[in-house]
Amino acid sequence: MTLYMTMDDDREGDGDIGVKLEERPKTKRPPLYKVLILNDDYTPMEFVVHVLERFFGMTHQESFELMLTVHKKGLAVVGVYSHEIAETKVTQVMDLARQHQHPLQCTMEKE
Ligand code: TYC
Repeated sequence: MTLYMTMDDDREGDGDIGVKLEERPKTKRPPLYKVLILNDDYTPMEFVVHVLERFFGMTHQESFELMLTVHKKGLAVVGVYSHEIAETKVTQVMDLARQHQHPLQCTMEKE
């Protein structure tokens, strides 16, 4: 395709047609995902505490408190991450739970 310069593009007549810069450059942030842990009747409390310490960087006390929140309320958000990191966390939790034959469920959802 050939583009032609018109007189209007070069009002100063100096050959400089300039290019308007984007006023609000479009830098969309990537979406974030909540990782949730669900309560069940069989997974031992200590196992959930261990999972939260190991994969979510929580102290023992933070892990214990969040485990109790899940136990009482049914579920809780344990972290917010990019899609790839959230997927990795879910896989790590589900794999370890499966290895120990616990029914613990971990899922992710878009924020
Ligand atoms: N409800 C479980 C029990 O009484 C403990 C538990 C807490 C299980 C949190 C899962 O995500 C969970 N042993």
